[in-house]
Formats: sequence, C-alpha cells, structure tokens
Amino acid sequence: MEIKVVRKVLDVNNTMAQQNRRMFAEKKVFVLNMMSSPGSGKTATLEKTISYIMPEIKSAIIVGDICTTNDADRLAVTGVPVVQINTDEFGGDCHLAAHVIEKAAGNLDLDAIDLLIVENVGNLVCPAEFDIGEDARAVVLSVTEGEDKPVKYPLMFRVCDAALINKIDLLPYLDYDRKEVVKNILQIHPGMPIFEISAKTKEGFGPWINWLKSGVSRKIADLKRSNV
Ligand SMILES: Nc1nc2c(ncn2[C@@H]2O[C@H](COP(=O)(O)OP(=O)(O)OP(=O)(O)O)[C@@H](O)[C@H]2O)c(=O)[nH]1
Ligand SMILES: [Mg+2]
Repeated sequence: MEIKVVRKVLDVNNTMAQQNRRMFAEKKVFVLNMMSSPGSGKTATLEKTISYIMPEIKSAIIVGDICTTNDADRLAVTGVPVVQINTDEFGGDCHLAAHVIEKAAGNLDLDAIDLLIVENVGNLVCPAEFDIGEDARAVVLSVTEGEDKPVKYPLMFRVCDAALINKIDLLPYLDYDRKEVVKNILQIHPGMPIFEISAKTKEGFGPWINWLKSGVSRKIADLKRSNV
C-alpha cells in the first residue's frame, strides 16, 4: 500500500517535471540542480561560480531550505535574482519537487536568463529521487564527509552528471584519500566528470566553470538546431 502511494507521488512529480522541462526549453534556459548533504558547500560554491560566469551568462537561483533565508541573503549579494523556498511552509519536505520549482520559477523573468541554478535542500538521499525538470545535476561532496559516501548513498551519484569534491583547502589537516573517493564515485557512475575544488580559495574552479558553460551553450545550440 505504502509503496503504491510513493510510486504515485513520484509519477505525479515526473509528469510535472516534464512540463517544467518543456517550459525551460521554450524559454531557452539551462537548469542545473545542485545537491549535497547539509554544509558541503553548495551555497559557497554558487557564490564563487556566479562571480565567474556573470555577466557573460545571465543567471538566476532558486534555493531550497527547510527554514531561514540565510542562503538567499548570501546569494543575493552576487546580484543575480534569487528565490528562496522554505519547505516548512508545506510540511518541511527534505527535497524540492517539480511543482515547487514551477511556482518558484513564476517569480523569475525566464526570458532574461540563460541559466537557472537550483540549490536543493541539504540532503544526500531524497532530492535524488525527484526530477524537477532540470537539464543537469551536480552533487557536491566535501572532503570532511568521508571517502565512502558515494558507495553508501549511490543513487545521488548515479543520477548526477558531475561531482564536485569541495573544501580541498582542508586536505593538509585531514587523513583523506583522494584516490579512494574518486574510485568510489567512478564505481557508482563510470566516466562521471569530477571536479576537485575549494569554494574558499577558488582552487580548481576553471574546469568546473568550463563544464557548466558548455552545458549552457550546448542546450542553446541544440534548441536552435531543432527549431530550424
Ligand atoms: N574551508 C572551507 N570551508 C568551506 C568551503 N566551502 C564551504 N565552506 C564552509 O562550509 C560551511 C557550509 O557551507 P555552505 O555553503 O553553507 O554549505 P551548503 O551546502 O550550502 O549548506 P546547506 O545549504 O545548509 O545544505 C560554511 O561555513 C562555509 O564557509 C571550502 O571550500 N573550504
Ligand atoms: Mg546552502
């Protein structure tokens, strides 16, 4: 019984996600869903990412948290439009669902942007199960979380298109095996692009920014081609 209900919730979400996908394609907006456990550095990574891509790529951010506008306040400093979702207003969900994204996107001028980044609720499990109509998914894993997380929480690493290993500035203070975490990620998702970064020092940002920019330009080129 319970399994049936869960499946129905996911089916409804998938239908809504496809509607979002069509809307984002019409508006020629590339959507990135950024996920991680709480505190891995999603907001810190986005603060720096925006500083690299603006003004070349016009962006906006939807950020999900259970409570507070802390992340929206931090991200608004970058100058991009930010919409904060607090899930405690509708039951404290531990993830963002497609219908929530549709509502939040209604507060943004999609004609004015090329890139919409969604910072999902901090959680390494549930957000992986909910398609929101995005074009790409990235997972952030910080070096203080342990090398085994990709194999303990495999769905997140399976559904994501890129992994960012964050806080590498802390490596001198940790017993952390970089090769082991890369091996674990690739065991779950062979060929997955992996970017080792520090959102504090900006080390390693070049390849990550290139990956993101090429995703945006590839979508726009594909849409142009299919409209001809
Ligand atoms: N040393 C170091 N600290 C970092 C780095 N990135 C983030 N932090 C710190 O880690 C803490 C959490 O970072 P956030 O950006 O808030 O993490 P988050 O994933 O957005 O957290 P939630 O939205 O609550 O899930 C903050 O104190 C950041 O300053 C980094 O690369 N190096
Ligand atoms: Mg955050």
